[in-house]
Amino acid sequence: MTTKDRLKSVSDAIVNMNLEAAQKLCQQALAEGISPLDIINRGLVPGMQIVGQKFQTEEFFLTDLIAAGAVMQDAMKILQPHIKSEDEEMKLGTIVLGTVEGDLHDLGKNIVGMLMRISGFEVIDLGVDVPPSRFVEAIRIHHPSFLGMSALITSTMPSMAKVIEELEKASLKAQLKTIVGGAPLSEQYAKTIRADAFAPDAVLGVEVCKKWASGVDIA
Ligand code: B1M
Repeated sequence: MTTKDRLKSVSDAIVNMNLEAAQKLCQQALAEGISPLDIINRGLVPGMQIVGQKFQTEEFFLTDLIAAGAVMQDAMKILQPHIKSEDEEMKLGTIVLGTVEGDLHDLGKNIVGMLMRISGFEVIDLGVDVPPSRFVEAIRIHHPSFLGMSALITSTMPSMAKVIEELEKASLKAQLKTIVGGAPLSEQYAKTIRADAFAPDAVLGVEVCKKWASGVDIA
């Protein structure tokens, strides 16, 4: 089987909400030498995008979104131990991370957190549905170098802007770099709300923070 076909079968297992197949196919893909990050980016995530499209066209219901999300989460458990950890002694700084107020989607945010951790960042994960005041409070307490926010629903995106406004009001914005991500976001939106960066996927998000940690200003 080609890599493309194997990754398509992983994506199909997500769309079919078949946990047994998803886990088995992830194991097979790993055994065939496909990297865990490729399996995520080119297998699991495209599968979830198809699930989203089917929900939009009313072929799938909310229960299907929940089931597919659970399958993805459990498939990740097969991949996680195979993602190479950087030197544990390396400390690249602290990132406060969360999904913004009103938004319960956390699969993408959790991938970002996992990759940040294994790359040498300390991650303070505030979870989902995080109001601006809690982001600000966490920044006052932990003094992170980075703030990461995730949003998956268009109506929750303005909450990111609110967090940044609150940080500016409290004179905390200049002390850290802000990065935003999530399917409906864009580089343009990040600029509009004065976030320092947008990342279309978790791997690129980690790369941006690594550059910042090494003193490179990518803005
Ligand atoms: Co919902 N949902 N959902 N959902 N859901 C979407 C987002 C939607 C696009 C589906 C659709 O209609 N096509 C739609 C939003 C439409 C819109 O805003 N215009 C939608 C809706 C409408 C809803 C509800 C309102 C449905 C309802 O109740 N009627 C409801 C809202 C609940 C709420 O949040 N208040 C809802 C609920 C749910 C579930 C709870 C059932 C479930 C989430 C389970 C969970 O997260 N634990 C769910 C799911 C699974 C989806 C879809 C199908 C998949 C999302 C996902 O996990 N993708 C989604 C469709 C879609 O996205 N196309 C959809 C996989 C994940 C790995 O990708 O999160 O994009 P993603 O993360 C990527 C990148 O974006 C990036 O890295 C990740 C990996 O590389 N990234 C970052 C993300 N955050 C980052 C942060 C960074 C950097 C990169 O730096 C900090």
